Amino acid sequence: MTTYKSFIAGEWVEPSTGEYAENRNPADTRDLIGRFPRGDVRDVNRAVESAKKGFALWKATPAPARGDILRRVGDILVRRKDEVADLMTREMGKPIAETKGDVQEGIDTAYYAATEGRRLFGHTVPSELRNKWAMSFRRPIGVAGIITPFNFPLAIPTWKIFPALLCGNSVVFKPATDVPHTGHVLVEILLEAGLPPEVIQLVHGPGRVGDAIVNHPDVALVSFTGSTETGSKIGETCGRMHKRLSLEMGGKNAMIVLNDADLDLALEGILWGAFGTTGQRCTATSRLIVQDGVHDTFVKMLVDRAAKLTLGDGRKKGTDVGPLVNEASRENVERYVAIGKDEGATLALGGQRATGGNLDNGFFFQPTIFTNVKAGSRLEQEEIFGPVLSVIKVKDAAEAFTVNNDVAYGLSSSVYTRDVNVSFQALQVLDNGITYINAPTIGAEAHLPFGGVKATGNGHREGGWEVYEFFSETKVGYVDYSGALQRAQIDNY
Ligand code: UN1
Repeated sequence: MTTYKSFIAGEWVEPSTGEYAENRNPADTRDLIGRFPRGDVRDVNRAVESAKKGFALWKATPAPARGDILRRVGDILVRRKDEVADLMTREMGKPIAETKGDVQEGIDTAYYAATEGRRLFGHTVPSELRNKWAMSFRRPIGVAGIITPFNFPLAIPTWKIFPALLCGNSVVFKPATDVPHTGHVLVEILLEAGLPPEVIQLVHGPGRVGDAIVNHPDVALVSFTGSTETGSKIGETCGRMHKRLSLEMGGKNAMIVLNDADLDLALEGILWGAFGTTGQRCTATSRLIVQDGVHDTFVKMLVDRAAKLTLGDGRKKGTDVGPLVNEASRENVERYVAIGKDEGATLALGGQRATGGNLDNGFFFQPTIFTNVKAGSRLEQEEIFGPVLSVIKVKDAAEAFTVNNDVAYGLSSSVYTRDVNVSFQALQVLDNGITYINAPTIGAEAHLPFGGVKATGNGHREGGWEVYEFFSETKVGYVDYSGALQRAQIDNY
């Protein structure tokens, strides 16, 4: 069995605690992947000290040269795509097609970052005074703390780390405890591509490691994806310490199917949106809002097809749905099934642990559908992060939009309709960071801004061009070559 290390101050090192945690395959817990460090504040302190040195070096490296390294990272990921996807499925369970997509998202993010090194645009604007230039440009900020979840073990770290690096920051990275192997491989790849060692630090460990990163006075900015509860605590600390913070948190995303929808298309969409990644995406479709004219027909189509989904090891051909990531997650799903029943919703499919044969050794749960779910009930309002879909019946598009908006979260939404007017109304009125027309609530592309409104985020976006704003600071330069004192706002007016 392999014992892995953290990467601190340019070396692979054992944790200060001497403690390790086992990493097991959630589809078959007899399969032990390795032992990973359970670090603590001492490891973080050493990592930040080193990252400060890394920052001094890296911020002086021209942005196009920083981009060249990220291009090589993309090239290595292309070459190792199948192997990395396989090890990701082994440690977090989603089917290989999905982990390949996850790696591809990392590749897209690397190549986007590489080219951004030759942009990082500022503005040059006319000064109100003669013989004077006025311009803005972007500067790196410092040591970036990056704390990431298990569900996209590669893509989400790359969304944060690559732009952070491209902008000239150094990074202290803490991957989720369920996916340390992917984190390890990502850091190996960054080093292989030529990133100077002190620019990246990898500290494995439980929540206390994240805590230490967030609380460290020399960590200037933090980017976190995870639960709204943890995000709120991080927000309090960062607010008090005047740190820049980007949060991506919960979702309760809805697909709306209207009477004029192409039901076959919507069916493919809901199966993918609700049960892809076993419902463990921030963007997962956890509510299905259906107009009364097609409600009964569509629910029947859905239940028939969802009942035929094949559960199993994501590394086996033919598997549609993998396990949940761990036992705590499965217990949480069970808790919500009980809540749904108590609230009087109708259990139309699933609702139980999936067992029998090979499933007995993993954290499997049946794809679950509740109908007659009341808007406002807990089942309809709270994020579950599992394969549980709540169906709500509505009378028209206006009611569907109201139900969509009437939750605390606002990540993604989706509308199936053939009516162009309704489509554009939806884009305008749905309170989400992303709305899909005739596509499910998942499937964001790496070159567009990603994020949500309300309790999902704190106003920042990942992906695309906007994330580069987060990881850099605007500076303005005025150059007066007139040889005289020119007083802005006074001499010309
Ligand atoms: C997440 O849901 O945690 O849009 C990230 C998607 C993926 C990223 C999801 N590209 O579903």
